[in-house]
Amino acid sequence: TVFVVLAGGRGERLRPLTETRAKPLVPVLGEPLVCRHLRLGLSAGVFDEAVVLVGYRGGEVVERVRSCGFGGVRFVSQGGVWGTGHAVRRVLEEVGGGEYTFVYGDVYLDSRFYGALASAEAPSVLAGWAEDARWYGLLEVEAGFVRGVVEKPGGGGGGWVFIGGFKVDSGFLGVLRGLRPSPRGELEVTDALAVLAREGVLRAVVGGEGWGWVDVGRPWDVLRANRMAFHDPEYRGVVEGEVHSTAVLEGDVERVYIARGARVGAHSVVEGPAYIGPGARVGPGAHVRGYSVLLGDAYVGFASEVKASVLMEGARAPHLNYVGDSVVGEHVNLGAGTVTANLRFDGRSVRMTVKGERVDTGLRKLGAVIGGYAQTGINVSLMPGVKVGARALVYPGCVVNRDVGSGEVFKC
Ligand code: TTP
Repeated sequence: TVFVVLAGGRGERLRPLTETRAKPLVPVLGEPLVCRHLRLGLSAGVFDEAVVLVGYRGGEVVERVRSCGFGGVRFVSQGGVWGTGHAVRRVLEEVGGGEYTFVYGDVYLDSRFYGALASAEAPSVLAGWAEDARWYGLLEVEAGFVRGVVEKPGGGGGGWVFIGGFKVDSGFLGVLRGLRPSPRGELEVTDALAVLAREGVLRAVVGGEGWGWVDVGRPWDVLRANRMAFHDPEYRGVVEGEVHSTAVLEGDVERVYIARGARVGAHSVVEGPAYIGPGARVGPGAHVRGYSVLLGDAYVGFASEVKASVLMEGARAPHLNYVGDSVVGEHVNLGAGTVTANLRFDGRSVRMTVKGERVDTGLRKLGAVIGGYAQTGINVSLMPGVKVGARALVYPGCVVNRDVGSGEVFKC
C-alpha cells in the first residue's frame, strides 16, 4: 500500500504567494503542507512506499521534502499539469501497488483525518463538513456510502464535501482512463470518484465534530489554515527560545510556541496563540497578538504590532508597523511606518481579486497579501484586500488601493 501526496498544481489563485514558492510548500505553523501530510499520513498507517507527485516548481518541492527529513520518498513527475485525474493516473501507471491513499498537497486537514482514512476500506473518500458547500464537490452521503458527487452545486446550505483525501485500489486506473476532460479542460479526479459513487461502492469517511480542514486555494486560506492548526489536538505550545525578563506572555499562553533560537526582547508582549519560529526576533517593545505566525528569522521590531498574520521566512516589520490579518511573504521588508488596513469603514466584508475576478472573501477583517522579497518605503498604507506582487517596490508615502504587479515599481 502506497501513500501519495499530489503536489503538481500551479496554484494560480494563490498568487502572489505562488510566484516564489510551489503551492504545497505553503507553511502551516512553520511546516510546509506537503511535509505535514507526509508526517501525519505516514504515522497514521503502515505503508510500503511514500510518493509525491510533482509538476509546477517540482525541483523545489523535491528539495524541501528531503530537507523535512523524508529521504525515502519517491517522486513521480507529472510532465504537464493536466488536472487532478491526470495526476492520479500518472501515479497509478508509474507505481505498482495494491492500495493507494491519496491526499491533495494543498489542503490542510485536522490530524485526526489521517487515522480515519488509514483505517477505512478502499474505495473510500474523506468527507468534511462545509457550512457553505457551494464552492466544493458536494458528496451525497447515505448510510456510510457516497451516492453522488455534485461539482460546485448552486444554492447555499451546508453539506459533506470532498476535501482531497481518498483511498482506491489499482482498478481505479480503468475508471480514470475512461474520463473525458471537464469544462475547464482538465481530467478531474472527482469525476472518477463519481463513477464509483454511482456504482454504490464508494465509502464516506466523515470527519468528527470540530475536525477542521481548509482547501488552501486563495491567499486568505493561508491565514485560516494557520489559525486552525493552533487548535489541532496534536499542536503543543512550548517556550524554548529566549524571553526577556520584562517581556510578557499573555492570552492563551499554552498555545505559545517560541522555537529554540528565537528571541523575545524587553518590554514586548506576545499574546497566544502564537508561533515564533527559529531565529525569529520580537522587540524590544513589540506586540505580537493572537494567531500570529512568525517563521524562521522573521523580525518584528520596536513599536510594531502584528495581529493574526503570517510573516514568512525573514520577513521584517522592523519599526512602527501595524500588520493585521495579512500574509507577508519571505524576505519582505516593510519600511518604517508601513501599515496595513484590515477593516473597511463601512464594515463590509473585504474583497480581493483572484485570477482576475473580484471575490468577496466573506471576511470583515483582512489586510494585505505581500509576495516574497517585496519592499515598501516609509509610511506606506496598504488598503484591505490588496495584493503586492513578489519583488515589487512601493514608494514612500503611497496609499496602495489596488493590486501591485509582480516586480512592479509603484509610485504615487
Ligand atoms: P487544484 O486546486 O485543482 O489546482 P491548482 O493547484 O493548480 O490550483 P489553481 O487552480 O489555483 O491553479 O489542485 C488540487 C490538487 O491537485 C493540488 O494538491 C494540486 C494537485 N494537482 C496536481 O498534482 N496536478 C494537476 O495537474 C492539478 C491541476 C492539480
